[in-house]
Amino acid sequence: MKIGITCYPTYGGSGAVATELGIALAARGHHVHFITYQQPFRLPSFLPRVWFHEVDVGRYPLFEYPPYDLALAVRMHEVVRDHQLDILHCHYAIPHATSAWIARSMLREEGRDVKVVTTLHGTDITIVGQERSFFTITKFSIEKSHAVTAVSQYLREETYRAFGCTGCNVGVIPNFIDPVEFDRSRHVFPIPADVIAGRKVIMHISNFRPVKRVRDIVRTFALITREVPSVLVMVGDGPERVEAETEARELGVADAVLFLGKIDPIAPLLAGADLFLLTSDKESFGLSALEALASGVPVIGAHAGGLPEVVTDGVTGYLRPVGDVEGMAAAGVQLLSDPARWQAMSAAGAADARRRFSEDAIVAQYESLYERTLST
Ligand code: GMT
Repeated sequence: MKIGITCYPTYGGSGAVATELGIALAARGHHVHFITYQQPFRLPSFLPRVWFHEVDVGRYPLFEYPPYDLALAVRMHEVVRDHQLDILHCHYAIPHATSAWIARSMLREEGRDVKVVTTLHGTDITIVGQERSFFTITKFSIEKSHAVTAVSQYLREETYRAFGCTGCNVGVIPNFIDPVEFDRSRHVFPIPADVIAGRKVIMHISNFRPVKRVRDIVRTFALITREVPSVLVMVGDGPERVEAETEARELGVADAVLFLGKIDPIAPLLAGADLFLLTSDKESFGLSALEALASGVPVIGAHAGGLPEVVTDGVTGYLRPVGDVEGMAAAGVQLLSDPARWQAMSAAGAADARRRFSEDAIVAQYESLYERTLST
């Protein structure tokens, strides 16, 4: 098949999933065309059967807000036409599914057809899509897609609840990991031993948006390190980074917190972690938590959204109510103080991630969805 993929190319879960999916599809012989405004962060410079088409947003002094969605629609139209694409797969509804609908309408005027598949990732439904300015166009774009998937059961139910969708048929295809890439034994932890100085390594990876509650990460860490000396490794960057730095200073733990910025690949980092924290108040899935589990890192997090579909409380990690930093810290101290228990949980996480979320099985679900969509 010839598949166009549009995603946000920046550091974040939806872009990571979209890119890994495209790479896996190309490895299976499909032609994959990424259409977005910059090379996706997980896409290496060259891969067979993979193309990248940059969307150029024309700037003009009249435009206070350059119309990216229109420029994207034009590029989608061109790429479908010039490369005879069968499918446009949009990751994150806004504005991608809307641009795809415009491109498809233009193509139909020319007697061509392309099928639109939209994958909902999280805040496109739970936050952004709920805003008054975006609500109706989000609902419309979902309903006009030929097929719609959500990355968790939670997100599927949220989509029906929030949009009262009668015209949409949302299936669930969860996120996935490459079991080889996230094999802990394959990597060398890049942080020097003298920096860690025999302490436990606690890690968080995200785009530091408010929804991640990164101050809770620092607070939880500050309580854990009192009992079990630890280092907090913060990977990623975003609007709440300064808040997290300030919190670390105020709690007197700044010297033990490393902010590494937007590092990728993350598998070598996860290979040296003892605990992964994810304290978000909304999380449709929690891809970074899955990547941690696959690397044998137990996850402690908030019982929010779709995270319980990824982390099995008491088996592969511990989930506590949103904001319960004391509860999360207590679980962390208990786990880090009990090597046998840590070992069992680490092994259970690595096995469960491979059993339920292995790349081959999940990519096959997307392939069969494309085939079904093309046959309608
Ligand atoms: O950061 C992104 O790329 C998108 C982001 C979001 O805010 O929607 O992440 C979502 O998509 C990921 C991949 O499917 C999920 O693992 C995250 O749980 C989800 N984030 C939220 O729901 C907050």
